[in-house]
Amino acid sequence: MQHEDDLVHQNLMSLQTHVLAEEAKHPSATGDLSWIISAISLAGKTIANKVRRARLDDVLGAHGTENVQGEEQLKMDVIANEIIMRCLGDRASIAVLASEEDEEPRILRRSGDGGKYCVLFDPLDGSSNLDSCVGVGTIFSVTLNDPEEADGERTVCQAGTRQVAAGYILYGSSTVMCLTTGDGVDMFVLDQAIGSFLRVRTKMRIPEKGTTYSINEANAETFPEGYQNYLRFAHSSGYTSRYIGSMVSDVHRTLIRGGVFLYPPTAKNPDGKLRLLYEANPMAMLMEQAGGESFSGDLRTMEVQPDRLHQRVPVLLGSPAEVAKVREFI
Ligand code: P6P
Repeated sequence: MQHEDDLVHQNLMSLQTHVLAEEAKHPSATGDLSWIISAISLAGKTIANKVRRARLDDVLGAHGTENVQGEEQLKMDVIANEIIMRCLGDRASIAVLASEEDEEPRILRRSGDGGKYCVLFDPLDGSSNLDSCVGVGTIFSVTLNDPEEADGERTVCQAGTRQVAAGYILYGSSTVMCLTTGDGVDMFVLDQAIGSFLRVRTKMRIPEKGTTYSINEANAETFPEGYQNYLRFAHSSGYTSRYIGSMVSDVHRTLIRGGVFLYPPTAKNPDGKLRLLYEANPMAMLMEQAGGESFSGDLRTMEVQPDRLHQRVPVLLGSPAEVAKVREFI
């Protein structure tokens, strides 16, 4: 029988109470960031519901349009984008919203009108996997607005080190949010019965090592030679390959179990496929906050200086020992 006192000290913390407790640690905090995270939480719950009903509501499949990347937009990409815009759009502290699905950032208000933060996101990363019920996710990154910069794209083109918060919501076998506001990574699971994200892990640490590598080996012939040499090492060293083809799922598994996730340059995507500002940078912040590492080419991912909103970079992230092993080869 668990002692009565123990239960008292095992707080049942929701995302809301967690965010308010974190805010209380910073006397200068105004609550603006808390409001943004609350809006992201509402968007996540709403998207989770739509994802689970996608086939029932007949919203799988193509929307009939292309995004700025020339990629076919799926109905659920557009739906998720609209949900996030509706949840975040009226938050008074947001200056700029930038989405994978929109060519240009949306300037909501200037610094002088209270625009304090920029929120960048991939509304439904991996959505091409939805018809096969694979885990997909929303990735988000929050940076401070630059009051001196009038141009929307230049405002959001900030190095990842300037992020104030980052995270993802994984719509998988359960709906999981991993979030950092710069003081470690906390994990929440949506309890659908009460409609609340409940905190299940605090100050998460990625395992130092892990013999699981995650990469699309179909592209191996066009990887730079160093990556091919690493794969030969992994194949002959008893490593396990796990690749879902949905970044949020692959990164979440890497965070929980350790190992390494890679999307190298390929013939089709010589700069890599994943986008710096709303995929690589938020994942890099989470990894580093959990004791992991993230590189894009020779640079620490978060030190890459962006020059375009939809800029792509190679990605190598995960357990420090495994990232170091890959870097030995490349
Ligand atoms: P490939 C999904 O389309 C995505 O953007 C990421 O979620 C995922 O990591 C990557 O692309 C998969 O790309 O070329 O292996 O199918």
